[in-house]
Amino acid sequence: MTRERLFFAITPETDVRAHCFEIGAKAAAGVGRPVTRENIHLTLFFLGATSPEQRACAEAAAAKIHESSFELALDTVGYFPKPKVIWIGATQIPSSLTRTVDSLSRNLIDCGFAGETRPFVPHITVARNARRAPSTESFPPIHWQCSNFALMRSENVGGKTEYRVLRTWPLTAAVGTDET
Ligand code: 2AM
Repeated sequence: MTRERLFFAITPETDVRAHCFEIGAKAAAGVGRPVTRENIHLTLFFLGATSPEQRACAEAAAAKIHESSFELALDTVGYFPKPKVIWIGATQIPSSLTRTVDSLSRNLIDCGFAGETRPFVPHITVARNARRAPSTESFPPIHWQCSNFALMRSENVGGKTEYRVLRTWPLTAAVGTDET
């Protein structure tokens, strides 16, 4: 059976993408391999190898998300020593982002996907194969308005990993929901 390597993510628009790349390239200088501009994204949930039936369930799970859009202020650089990645993230996590990931995870677990056991640390990987943590730790915030999320596919193109957006859903609170 054909399986696709899928994940849900938020992808930034061009200027945020360029800014993340610039910070990543600086942080990775002499330490690791920067992620290309095109591949910059924030993963919400990693599905892994997915059958067509599982993909249909994942898409239905995504359609049930009714959370508001939010602004993420990217302002910090981090390092995961095990996968050897340098990432940028936010010191303040908007509650709408946490709720989006929680709801999406619940719905996807109902589809049979394995949930993440580690606490969710929102991050944008900006460099891989990093031998050590970068020296930069903080920078003036990059303001990123997140108003939709996407189902993405990881593809191997000529030996290189590329990510393709398959479908997007808006981050909009449900019509008629009384939030008071
Ligand atoms: P990373 O950026 O921290 O490496 C596509 O591969 C996306 O899915 C990447 O953002 C990657 O996270 C994430 N990813 C890959 N394998 C994963 C796994 N086994 N568990 C959780 N996330 C994973």
